[in-house]
Amino acid sequence: MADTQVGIVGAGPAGLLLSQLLGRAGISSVVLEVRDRAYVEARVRAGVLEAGSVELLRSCGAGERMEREGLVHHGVNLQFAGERHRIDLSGPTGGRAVTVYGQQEVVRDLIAARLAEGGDVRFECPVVSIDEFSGALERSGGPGGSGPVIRYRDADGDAELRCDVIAGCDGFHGVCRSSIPAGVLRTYDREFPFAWLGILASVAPSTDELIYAYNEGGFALHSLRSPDTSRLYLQVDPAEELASWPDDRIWSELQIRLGAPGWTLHEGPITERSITPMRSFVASPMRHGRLFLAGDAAHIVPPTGAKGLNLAMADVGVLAAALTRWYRSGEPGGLDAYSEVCGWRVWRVQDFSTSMTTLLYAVPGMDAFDRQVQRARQRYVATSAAAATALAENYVGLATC
Ligand code: FAS
Ligand code: PHB
Repeated sequence: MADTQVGIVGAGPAGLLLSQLLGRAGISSVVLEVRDRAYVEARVRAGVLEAGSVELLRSCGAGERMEREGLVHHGVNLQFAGERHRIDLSGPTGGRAVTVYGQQEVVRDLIAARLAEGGDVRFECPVVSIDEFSGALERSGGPGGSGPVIRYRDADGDAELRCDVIAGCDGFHGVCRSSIPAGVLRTYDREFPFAWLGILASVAPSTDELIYAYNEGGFALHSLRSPDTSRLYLQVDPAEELASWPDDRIWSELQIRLGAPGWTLHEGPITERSITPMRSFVASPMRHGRLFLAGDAAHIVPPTGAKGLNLAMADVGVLAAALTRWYRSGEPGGLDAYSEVCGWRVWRVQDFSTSMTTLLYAVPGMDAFDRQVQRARQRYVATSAAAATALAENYVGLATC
């Protein structure tokens, strides 16, 4: 007999949301997470939720604090040569908007919801291997517990969890994707010649809406987290170390790149900082037998389009619905179509994220022709309603792809 119906590796947003959606559908799961709870809840990453992600959190009872504290935004600003252009997100998209709410808050809310509803989330339980997942779908009670097995370590030593299916929600560096036999996956990988230096600062945001700024010296983004916390990013060389970026250098560079006539960037104490390399990655298919990959375990996008977290949540929405259909009716069609259904959104988001990145970054070594093309694209998106509409509908998230 299986120990649980769905074994979930990773308590990031993907794994936790999947467990919560399944729990609400009466499907049992166990989440195994290598880190402790405090670490997972403190990990600062993304900050913009698409309309679809907001709906998913609401639908599974984990959206109450987000509704109270999240900041709903109906526009974003693009800035070229010190000129700011507001892109209306809601007008062209039938009123859809984005909500600014930190990923660590989403994780905190999902953990609280899981534990309040009797969910089984096991921290400090590193998964060391997964096995017997290549077979055909079979529900609990398979002969002699023939289902997949997750081998992990807990406080008492080696342990294992038998389940019907495994959800690999263990991020880019997890064990699930790498456990798929050689030759099965097709991978697509692109490393960009720059990275993101991100900071949290205890200072009121100097803008009500995000500012994405192109500057010859490099890209900068002014985002926010709350009325007294700003989130800002700088394009840096991938080889850069945080030690070379003291507070005054960070602020001085942000002042240059975000500067605009009549506008002041307010500075304050930097409370968190990190450098993230920038890459695009896709592994396909996102399913192998009874293993389903979701989120960063299957794909990575450059964060310029604010999509990584939202794409992970979109995968999980599809997977949770497909598993629910299978458990309730025995009908595996949703699971069989999982990889293809998610794949369309993955590549749409790769296109949008790459497009935003090539629009806004001072790409090292860009030749004069490409720079002129980039300037023409910047002018087009700043002056064409059609171009702004296309950006808006991608930014708030496409309902279907
Ligand atoms: P996650 O990586 O969040 O979660 C995977 C979980 O699995 C982790 O908790 C990990 O500890 C656990 N795990 C891994 N191996 C395990 C094992 N063997 N056993 C048990 N547990 C294991 N996206 C944006 O949209 N905007 C941003 O600004 C942005 N900034 C980012 C900054 C950084 C430094 C990083 C790494 C990513 C950033 N992203 C951003 C993308 C990010 O938000 C991801 O898209 C999002 O975390 C994806 O969620 P998950 O798929 O759940 O993966
Ligand atoms: C953030 O607030 O962390 C953020 C906002 C927009 C992005 C990426 C990150 O494109």
